[in-house]
Amino acid sequence: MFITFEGPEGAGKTTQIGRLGRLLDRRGIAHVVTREPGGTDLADRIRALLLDDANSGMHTRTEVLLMLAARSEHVENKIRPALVEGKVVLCDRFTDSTLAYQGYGRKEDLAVLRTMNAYATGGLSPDLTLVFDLPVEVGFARVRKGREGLDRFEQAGRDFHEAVRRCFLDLVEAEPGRVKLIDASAPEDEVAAVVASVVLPLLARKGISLG
Ligand code: Z5A
Repeated sequence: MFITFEGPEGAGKTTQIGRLGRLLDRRGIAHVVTREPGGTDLADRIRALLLDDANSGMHTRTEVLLMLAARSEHVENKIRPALVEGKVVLCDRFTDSTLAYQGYGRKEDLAVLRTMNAYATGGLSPDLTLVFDLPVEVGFARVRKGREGLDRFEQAGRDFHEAVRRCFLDLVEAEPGRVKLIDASAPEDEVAAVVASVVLPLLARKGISLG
């Protein structure tokens, strides 16, 4: 089972992936928690290049190629081996973020990005994607609270982040079987309960014992 967590900035993906990971631990379900860009030593080094605000002049095609280079590394050296071992893989962002940020946000061609995603992943796609949705300004406020400095993506303007959110909502509509909408503006415990109510029955249907 390969489950991805997606959504705009500050939606609580990292918080919820941690909570689901701990729930799977308590139930004795073998799993790996990982994230993009990153997830391996090499992919983490590419991540540092991508987020560094010193690279503000990076061309969008360079950004796409780096993102996808990190992804192919991550898929082949971490995600696929874990899936082969029968582990559940929980991944914070994946291919849909490329459509949202580089496609809807940076206006790169969506068909090209889909082809490149397929190339970078060797055709691997998630069994389930949870889209954590909330108004852009609420996400901004959460992320900026008690923090100084913004990374390259956080510095993009309001219109960019509205377009990113729109992409995720369009994906929920276009692929209802794979992509499920979660109201991320609810309190953390409520969101965690919804996540568990979506994920656990699916694991059971796939024959994974829930302990
Ligand atoms: N990117 C891309 O452009 N193309 C791609 O293909 C991929 C990625 C894969 C990675 O940044 C950037 O890469 C990302 C897209 C781009 N850029 N942006 N923007 P990252 O990994 O550093 O950041 P992120 O993935 O965007 O995560 P985030 O925005 O920092 O936040 P989050 O993981 O969704 O939320 P969180 O860290 O769990 O929570 C944020 C705060 O809210 C924190 O203080 C929590 O305690 C609080 N929180 C969480 N849940 C709640 C609830 N329910 N209520 C109130 N407060 C809450």
